[in-house]
Amino acid sequence: MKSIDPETALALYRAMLRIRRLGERIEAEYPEDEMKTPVHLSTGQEAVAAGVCAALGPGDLALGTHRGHAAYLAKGGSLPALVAELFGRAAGCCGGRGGSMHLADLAAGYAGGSAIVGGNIPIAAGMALAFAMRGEDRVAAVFFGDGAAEEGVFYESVNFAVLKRLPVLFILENNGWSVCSPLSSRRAGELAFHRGLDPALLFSAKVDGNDAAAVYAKAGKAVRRARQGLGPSLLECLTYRVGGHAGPEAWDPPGYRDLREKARWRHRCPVARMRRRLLRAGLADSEAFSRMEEEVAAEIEAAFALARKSPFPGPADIAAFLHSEQ
Ligand SMILES: Cc1ncc(C[n+]2csc(CCOP(=O)(O)OP(=O)(O)O)c2C)c(N)n1
Repeated sequence: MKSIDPETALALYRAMLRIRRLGERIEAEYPEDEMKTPVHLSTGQEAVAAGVCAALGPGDLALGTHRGHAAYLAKGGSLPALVAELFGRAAGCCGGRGGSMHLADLAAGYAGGSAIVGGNIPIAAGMALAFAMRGEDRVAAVFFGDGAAEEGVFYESVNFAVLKRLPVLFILENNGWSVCSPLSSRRAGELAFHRGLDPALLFSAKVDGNDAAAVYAKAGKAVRRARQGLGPSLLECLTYRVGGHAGPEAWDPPGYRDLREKARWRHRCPVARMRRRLLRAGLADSEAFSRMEEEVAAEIEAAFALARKSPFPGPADIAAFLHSEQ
């Protein structure tokens, strides 16, 4: 493990493990129908959120998507508050009013997810504009899928960010699918931005999105550029959604993708890959991995118990957070 310090490597592994194990628990419990929210899990894609968020500082802001548990957790969002949010409880990170697609934890620098595909891309550019105008040393990072990259707002936002040299990271989480449509049926070749602009204006790169260390390295370069006033970056992280589009994997409609494709990507599991690297580098042994598993399991168990005990939001504050002209 040459390119990355041991502490960061272990932190990346732990971040991915928490995302993976929480996703598995949600999948197992979801059919009980106590979580009254759609859920979009990130099984197989954990390295993207873990690698990018490890490169961000506490004052930086991240914005996620409908598939946002991973980015929320990796940026430091509270795990118990996430679980309570799925259960619609007052202890949820948005008071039980947002659900899985609208997680937010401003104290941790996670500015929110969005159910509108592509919706957070221009908002991140706007946040970066605010940072620049106020002279703040802060960076905005926005995650979005390959489907979102087909929205016109993506091109407008990158263009604007380049023009104004904004401190923003565009993180394209290319998992190959938009619901049941493969990328090959939607995109005409390479992303134009990879070749169309002077590299001094836009740092644009493709990265193995199943390699947390590689994502971390590229995101680190992008963050450094942004802090130096050199403007935005676009990282296309090549990964794969191993699970279903929404809900438990077993609920995914059969037949829209080749099971061999799925099996190939399962072999490239980012969590197992990092585990092998840590073992090879002598940075952790099976005892250390077992301890980590136990800690993560205990954290998740406690979060589910707490969520179930927490009250639902009451009628007294039903009108809170509503905009009114009166
Ligand atoms: C503006 C908009 N169009 C369509 C949808 C319906 N929709 C929800 S998720 C999704 C797929 C998005 O694919 P992608 O951006 O690649 O993200 P992924 O689900 O693969 O993570 C679509 C089309 C939506 N929520 N918002």
